[in-house]
Amino acid sequence: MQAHDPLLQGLRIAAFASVAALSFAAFAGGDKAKMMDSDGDGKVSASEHAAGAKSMFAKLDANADGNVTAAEMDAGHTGMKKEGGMTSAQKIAIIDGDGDGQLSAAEHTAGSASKFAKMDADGDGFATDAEMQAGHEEIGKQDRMTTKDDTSR
Ligand SMILES: [Ca+2]
Ligand SMILES: [Ca+2]
Ligand SMILES: [Ca+2]
Repeated sequence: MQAHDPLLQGLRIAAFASVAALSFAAFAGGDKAKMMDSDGDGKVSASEHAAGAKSMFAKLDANADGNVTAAEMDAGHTGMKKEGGMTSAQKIAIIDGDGDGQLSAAEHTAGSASKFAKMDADGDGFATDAEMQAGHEEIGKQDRMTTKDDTSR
């Protein structure tokens, strides 16, 4: 009899929807790792990560002038704007070595390499799905702290 209670059914559907949303988020994280894992061994090597970063940079640099601006990053990252809860300008500021508000390919490469080193928790030169997800969460936290320090200047 309870199974036909419309309220209960509504609750069940809501519970199912939130579980589905959670597993979708986890899937999206794993998907990113899979995208970079070009030899398909289930983990991302430093060079696979660098190659992924390079193609990401090329994709973001819409006018192909060798620099990625905040506006270009906004346009290219629409699907993952919420990553780390930061704006594109804030993300750029973290790895913008010369502080011109744009990312050169070299700045992006250096930033990605240090991101990879942070993600590779056990230091074996490979980032697993789990390390990448944990790393992105951790980096998001650190970035927020860095950003906070920056704005107080
Ligand atoms: Ca691999
Ligand atoms: Ca550009
Ligand atoms: Ca720069």
